[in-house]
Amino acid sequence: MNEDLRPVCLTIAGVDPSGGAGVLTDIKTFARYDCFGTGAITSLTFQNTTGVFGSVSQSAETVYQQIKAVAEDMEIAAVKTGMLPTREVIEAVAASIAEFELRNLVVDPVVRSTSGFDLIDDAALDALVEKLFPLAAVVTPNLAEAERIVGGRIVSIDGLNSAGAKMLGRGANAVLIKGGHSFEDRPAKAVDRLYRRDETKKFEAEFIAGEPVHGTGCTLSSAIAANLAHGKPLYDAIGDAKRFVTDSIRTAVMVGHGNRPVNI
Ligand code: PXL
Repeated sequence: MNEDLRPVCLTIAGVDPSGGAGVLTDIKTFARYDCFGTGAITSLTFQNTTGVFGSVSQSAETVYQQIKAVAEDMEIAAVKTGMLPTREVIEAVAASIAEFELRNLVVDPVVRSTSGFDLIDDAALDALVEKLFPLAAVVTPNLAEAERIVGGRIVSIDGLNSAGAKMLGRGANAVLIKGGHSFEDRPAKAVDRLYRRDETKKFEAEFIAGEPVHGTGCTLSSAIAANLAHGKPLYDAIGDAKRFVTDSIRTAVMVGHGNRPVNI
């Protein structure tokens, strides 16, 4: 028997067969954090580093059966959700999280690929906010996702603050809005802001200029989940995960003919 039992992390997300985002990236990140990775697949996408060509969603039942199989067998220390393509899948995920009492949930509200492919429809986005946000330890929208969730452009720090407040108002416990840059220090810093009911915190890292790197959101949310699985408090879990993502952007390698994926 292995004395060094590794915490089990579960990703509930889509598959990018080229390994740049989604379940494959999540599992690699869990491994880098000494967690045992498990995955329930919500959608198969057809994509590579040059773009997304299509996708086929799983049903609510097949997603539920995957989560149930893992949850009935293992003690799951943390969960992250990524691409949840339909309202039915989101409802099944929310119901499973309640039924199996899954904790340390990180919800990455994936809406659209970097290349512009819609990964979720509008009805599903509303369900995601209503059903899953209240169950999450933290939700991690980027600027574009935050705009889609609150409905309107965000062009200032005030706009960011009010988007954070709106998402807290809709039941989120903590909201990390990933800015990519801050409005005032562009392009010197990559700034993310954490909103909780009683505080706002800023996380800053070096802004790495260049073509967009694929898989950063998946990596960040998986790294936060892995840190929570190891018992880190949320603030430290995010700070460490951001450093991990910055390193994996800095060392991103050209493995195809399009966007470079994060190097993990
Ligand atoms: O980066 C968002 C994302 C998440 N999950 C899957 C994806 C993408 C973007 O392409 O394909 C499966």
